[in-house]
Amino acid sequence: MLFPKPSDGAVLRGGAKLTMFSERIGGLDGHGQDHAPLYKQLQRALRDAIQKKILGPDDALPAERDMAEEFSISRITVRKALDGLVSEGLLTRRQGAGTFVAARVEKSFSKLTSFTEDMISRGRVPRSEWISKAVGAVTPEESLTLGLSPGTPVFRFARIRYADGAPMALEYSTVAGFALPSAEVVGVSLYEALEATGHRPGRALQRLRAVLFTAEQADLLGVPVKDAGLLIERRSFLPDGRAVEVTQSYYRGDAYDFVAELNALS
Ligand code: 16G
Repeated sequence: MLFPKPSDGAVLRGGAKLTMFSERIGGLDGHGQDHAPLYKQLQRALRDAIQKKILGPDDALPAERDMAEEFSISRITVRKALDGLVSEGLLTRRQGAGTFVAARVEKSFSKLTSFTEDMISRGRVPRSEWISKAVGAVTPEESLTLGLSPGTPVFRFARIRYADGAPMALEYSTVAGFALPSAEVVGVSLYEALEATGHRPGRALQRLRAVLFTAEQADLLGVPVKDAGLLIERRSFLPDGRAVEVTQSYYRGDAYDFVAELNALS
């Protein structure tokens, strides 16, 4: 027989396979957010499942219509939930194959998140190895980028960033002196330290370009010399407009995809 009987398919789709997915990720209630819109409840359930590694890289999600049926919500709601997680980089769509948990780190270009948050939301454990942590006076170039007067103190941080023990990126940050009491307050997360002093950035400008890793960078990241990488420079600002951070992040080209959602001019 070329095609299975429709009833067989229905039993399989509506029965064992679907019950398993909702059992794996849990229902929409029970997440303590009963008043949140349904698409947000579904997003939260999926996010939690990814964070807790219940869903792993490359795991396929059921078809949208099956999820709608299983969670008793409309297909439009499912689509809206998945669209949001695709643009955040947690899920990825493959033409004709469906929606999957992203395997490479898909990083959203439109969210001002930290490395630590990016990794935790993907169920990875972030860690940093310090190359250096220092206080100094702003250089002429930094004074232009950060809008600080010559001689103003700044903090400089150089780190290798790891996820689950694998090196992912090299980061060189310069932070305006007013934003932190000392260099020592920065532990795993710079943004956590900035948040604690009320100086977490609220807006940022970024630019990205392709690079080939130098021998030193390749050594620190454990990749071959001249391997391809992405350099992203982020300049971030406080809600009052003051620049607080400029960071050069050298990401491993084989570990990251950058995603951005674009809307047509209307
Ligand atoms: C990200 C930022 C970087 C920021 C860091 C803070 C990009 C391209 N760069 O890596 O500018 O300094 O996060 O992370 O996203 P942390 O709070 O974990 O130290």
